[in-house]
Amino acid sequence: MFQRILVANRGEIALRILRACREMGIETVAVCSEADRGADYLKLANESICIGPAQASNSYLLIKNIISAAEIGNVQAIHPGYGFLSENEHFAEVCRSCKIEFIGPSVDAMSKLGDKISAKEIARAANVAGVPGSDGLIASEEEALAIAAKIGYPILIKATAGGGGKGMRVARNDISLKTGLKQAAMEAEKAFNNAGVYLEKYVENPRHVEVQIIADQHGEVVHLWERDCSSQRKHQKLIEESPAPNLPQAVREAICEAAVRLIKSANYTNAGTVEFIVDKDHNFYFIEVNARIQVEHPVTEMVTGLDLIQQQIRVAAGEHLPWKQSEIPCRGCSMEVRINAEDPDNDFRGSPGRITKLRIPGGNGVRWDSHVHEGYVVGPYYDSMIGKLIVHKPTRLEAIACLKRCLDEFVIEGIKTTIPLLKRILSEAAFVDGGMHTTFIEQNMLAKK
Ligand code: MV4
Repeated sequence: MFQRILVANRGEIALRILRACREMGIETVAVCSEADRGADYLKLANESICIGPAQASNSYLLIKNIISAAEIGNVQAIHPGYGFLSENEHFAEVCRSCKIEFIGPSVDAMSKLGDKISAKEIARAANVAGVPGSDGLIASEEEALAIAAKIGYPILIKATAGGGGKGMRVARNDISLKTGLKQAAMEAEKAFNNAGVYLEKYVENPRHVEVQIIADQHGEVVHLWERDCSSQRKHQKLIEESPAPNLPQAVREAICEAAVRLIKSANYTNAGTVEFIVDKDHNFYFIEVNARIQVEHPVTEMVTGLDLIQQQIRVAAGEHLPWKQSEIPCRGCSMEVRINAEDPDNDFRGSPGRITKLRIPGGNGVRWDSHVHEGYVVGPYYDSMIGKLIVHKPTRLEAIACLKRCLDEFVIEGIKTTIPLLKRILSEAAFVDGGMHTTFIEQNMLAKK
């Protein structure tokens, strides 16, 4: 097992990893930018090293500074968390070449699954259905028009190097397909330095269901059931839950088994999430693999009773998975809301500032994953999420009631937050009935721009 791990991240996920290491008796080195210097959560690390200015490109994204900190800190492994360099193949490669274990998938698996086209090819070979569309990248307008004629509109144009909805466009006829292709390619070139685009039949108003996977270095793979993340706004998840509501058990098992087949065929190791969209008839389609731990991992931890971060560290150190699939339960219902420092009355733009008062709810089945505290200054430099409130109850209705009670109890002053919107969603019939789909909130709950 590793003696020392560097946590190459910040905020709540850095705290989550520091806590997991502490419980395992593993020493930790934290990194921080000048903006995060002196943050409370850094006190849980054995050592913290400032790696640069607030701007992420010169600190949390600067590979050479993180590797220098790893050398100075004399660590055997690096946990990247999520975001930042967590899915950066070059970073994983540099770690390996410096004989530092990257706590995540192999470079090969990351590159095979990180490219959406190759991921779809791997899925197809593993008998995991994707959405009908182009086999590979679109080489010409004529090819795109021919595919559209075959599969019919609406069509989604996607960037192969994209993810999280970036660079996606819906085309509903030949004209919008032609313009959409050009725009999507330009946007992809600019955002990902890769203009490659592909087409898929657009599944209207789908649900977003993802399967948590963990694989060891000895070929063993298990799923830790699914999460429903359909409550989103502009591809930002607001509420996540497990199990997915109103999904027949047979569909749940089929989607989880498909995810295991895909991950096994890619020789993937460590934690990952296989993302699907599900239509109103419960047909599910593979979309992409997220080759990292995700923000919403706590809901899975609550229903399975497992510590995903500790398990990531164990499999990275070469340990065998300690459970067989049949030993992994999905008990009760867990729901997570993301509390963002955003102003709902100003199109959810960031609302940085000092938290002048903070009263966190608690009680039976309540978990708060956050690095903030009363007096903490929420800066403008990083994403706006300040914490995750997670509840775990025997039934979904009890989980909703508990979340509503917690949000009523929550006191946070000095910044604006998404709490008012979260309260509205929890009382929305479509949500309570388990009928939320990915564009419901934007279509029905937010003022049209
Ligand atoms: C789709 C889709 C419908 N049809 N693909 C969004 C980003 C990435 N996670 C995959 N995504 C989707 N892919 C096809 N063929 C719907 C989504 C989707 C979505 C689309 C528009 C607005 C919000 C969305 C939220 C989740 C998923």
